[in-house]
Amino acid sequence: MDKGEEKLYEDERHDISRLDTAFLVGTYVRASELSLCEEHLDELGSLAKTYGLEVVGKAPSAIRKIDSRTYLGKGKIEELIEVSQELGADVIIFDEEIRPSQQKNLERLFKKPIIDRTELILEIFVKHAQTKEAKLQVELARSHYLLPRLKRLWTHLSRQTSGGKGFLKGEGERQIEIDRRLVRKRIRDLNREIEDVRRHRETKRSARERSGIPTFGIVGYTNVGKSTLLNALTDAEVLVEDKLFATLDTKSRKYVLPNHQEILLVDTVGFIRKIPHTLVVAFKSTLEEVIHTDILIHLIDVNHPLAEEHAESTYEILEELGVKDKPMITVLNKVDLLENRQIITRFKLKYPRVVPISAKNQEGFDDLMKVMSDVLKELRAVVKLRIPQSEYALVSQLMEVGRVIDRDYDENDLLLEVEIPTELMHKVDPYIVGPKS
Ligand SMILES: Nc1nc2c(ncn2[C@@H]2O[C@H](COP(=O)(O)OP(=O)(O)OP(=O)(O)O)[C@@H](O)[C@H]2O)c(=O)[nH]1
Ligand SMILES: [Mg+2]
Repeated sequence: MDKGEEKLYEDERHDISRLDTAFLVGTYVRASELSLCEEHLDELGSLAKTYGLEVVGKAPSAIRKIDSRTYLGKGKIEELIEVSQELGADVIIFDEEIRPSQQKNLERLFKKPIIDRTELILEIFVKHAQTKEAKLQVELARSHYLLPRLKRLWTHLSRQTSGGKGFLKGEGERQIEIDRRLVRKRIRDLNREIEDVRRHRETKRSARERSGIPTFGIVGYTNVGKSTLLNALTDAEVLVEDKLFATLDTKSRKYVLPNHQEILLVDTVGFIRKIPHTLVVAFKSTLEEVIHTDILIHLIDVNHPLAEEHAESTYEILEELGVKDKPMITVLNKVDLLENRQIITRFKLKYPRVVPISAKNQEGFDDLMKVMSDVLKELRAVVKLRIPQSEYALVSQLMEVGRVIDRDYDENDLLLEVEIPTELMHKVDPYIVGPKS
């Protein structure tokens, strides 16, 4: 390959949006891991499709160990080069994370852009980001990803100069330094801007929390139907698509349960197995919305062959966010597609409060409402209180977070029937006159 050609593909690979066809590579060590590797390649295929690439081939590849320079061994690489060329692939996508140096070496061998799952997910996020906050978060994640890879951008420059043109070599190196500095500065600026948006979000959230309306967070793996459920229950009109990561922002809508209890439903960003760390960091403030909900609706696409693995991945992320112990309803969605209902029983054995539904056909909603009301009852309690008016701090807190059902005065005492979060029970305990209901 001459230098002109080399420069061309190195420039090209930074704009994968112009490419059409992808060849997918996954690896496994033990023969028993083959079928899982294939399923993970299917998911990678959905990600590629979401991005707009046509998948022309998938190669689950057995490896004995990872080659530190080229990830795969020489023989395997030769085989894959041939197959991918025959199939006319424009880009090779690895399911596992590959290091910048391995990526560079592989690109040299394949003479094609090589990306990994992380980069593909990042690019999808870039494409789907709609709001200012999502755009900032995506750019932050991408800048972090880019930083260790900057050198590669300029390899063609430094190689051109290795023939002794010291002047140009210096130019190339200086350019890398300038670029790194620029990216670092951009990261700092982005962090600052995100912090501003975050503060704004917090103000909005604390207003919401003060309103005392209990919040249900709809969480789950990407593409399980979270936005469909929110739309079916409210007039949210969130974009629903058979694509991964259609939603990158949280959206909340009020909803009134059949028992007239007003609640807030929050749609969230979907999770994915091995979520790229840069995205978790960048999307922290969006993901944090989940932390501030009272109850989680964990939605699962029960028809997906990896439904159970997806549920586990979601649990892991919820655990990382420190919310695994929040009250949770496990909602099995897309039952309309289910041929064998045995899986529902399996989930019921494993998780408490399991409700099968079809968000699309609005089936199972009555059961869902009932479970939601039941969980709420566990979370909030109605109490009758007699509070001396001198306790105005407590009274004002109850007014803020509780729902007053009845209020009266008797001499210097305030008689209050109020529904409050159970966590406040210990504070009102000395003033309780009537039973909890
Ligand atoms: N058959 C069937 N399809 C459904 C159901 N619920 C959602 N879908 C489809 O599943 C796909 C994903 O739905 P979304 O609501 O966008 O899923 P999401 O969880 O919000 O996805 P992300 O925002 O990408 O994480 C769409 O094609 C929906 O039409 C259901 O109950 N049955
Ligand atoms: Mg969505």
